Amino acid sequence: MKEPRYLVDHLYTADPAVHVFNGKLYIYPSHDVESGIPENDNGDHFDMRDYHVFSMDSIDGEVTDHGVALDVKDIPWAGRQLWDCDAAHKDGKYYVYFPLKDQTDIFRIGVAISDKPEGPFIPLEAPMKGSYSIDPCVFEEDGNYYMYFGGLWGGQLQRYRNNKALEAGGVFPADDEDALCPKVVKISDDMLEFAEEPKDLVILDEIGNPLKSGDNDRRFFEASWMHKYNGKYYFSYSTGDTHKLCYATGDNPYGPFTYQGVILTPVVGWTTHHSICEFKGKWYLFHHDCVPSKGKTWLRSLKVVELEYNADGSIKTIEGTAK
Ligand code: FUB
Repeated sequence: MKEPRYLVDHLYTADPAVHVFNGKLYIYPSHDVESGIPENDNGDHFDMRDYHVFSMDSIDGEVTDHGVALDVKDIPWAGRQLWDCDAAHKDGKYYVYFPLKDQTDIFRIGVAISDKPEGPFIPLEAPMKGSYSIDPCVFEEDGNYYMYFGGLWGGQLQRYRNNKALEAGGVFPADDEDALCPKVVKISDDMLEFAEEPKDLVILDEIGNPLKSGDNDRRFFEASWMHKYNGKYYFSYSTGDTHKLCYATGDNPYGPFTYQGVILTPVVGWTTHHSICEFKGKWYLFHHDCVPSKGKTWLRSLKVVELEYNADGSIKTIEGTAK
């Protein structure tokens, strides 16, 4: 499979988190809707209200939509906006981690549980204690589960320092100061809370200095993903306002990570988001663009394309649709 493939056309879906459970691919996307809310830098136009889970037996085969897996109306602490989620499996239970604004319009990360990968998922009464911002991604290794999260602008990461809300609200570092970092935190054994204080995941440049806030072409914006290839940890992310998917590599789940390059050049649409997954011996980049909606940035469509590595472990850059 060399050519990118759109996965479904009956729903607009985005932000795919993909895992292999029981030999099948399971996709946990955002479900985009036409909300009528005008587009703004806060992302109010991304007013999503539920999740559907998709599964596939083969990369070229049929995509099964398992229906609504979690609905905002069933989440006791819900305000608005179900953004990019992820899923994990432990001891026969499946967990979906999702960002959602609470009733004071602050993003928190919630957990919902099911006996099946496709759900339905039952949400807990309250968000994870100490959680904030958006785009949780869960990476498992040797029975330890790590969550990566954070997003700028509408994702509210700029409102926090050292895991505490700033009184002044959102503050960005100056262009020549260190960039705001994505966060990494170990999840508790019961999978329901943070097991420690979230830490900064630092991304270094080629001479070992943290990327600067004004380095918009390379600094982290949102859409964390972690995978491991040939013993190395690959942290990948979106640069937001420069619309690239980039990656950095490291020697352990906490980093530091060193910037390596671009995975996907810009696509049609403002956001770019992805996951990287190995299935039946090949690697794939799941992502989205807005070609089918003719550029409506809040109505996105899932795609998959094969991802290839060079012999030195670097990732071959894939051309996005915004040429
Ligand atoms: O889908 C809403 C937001 O757009 C996600 O949380 C971000 O990563 C961006 O894709």
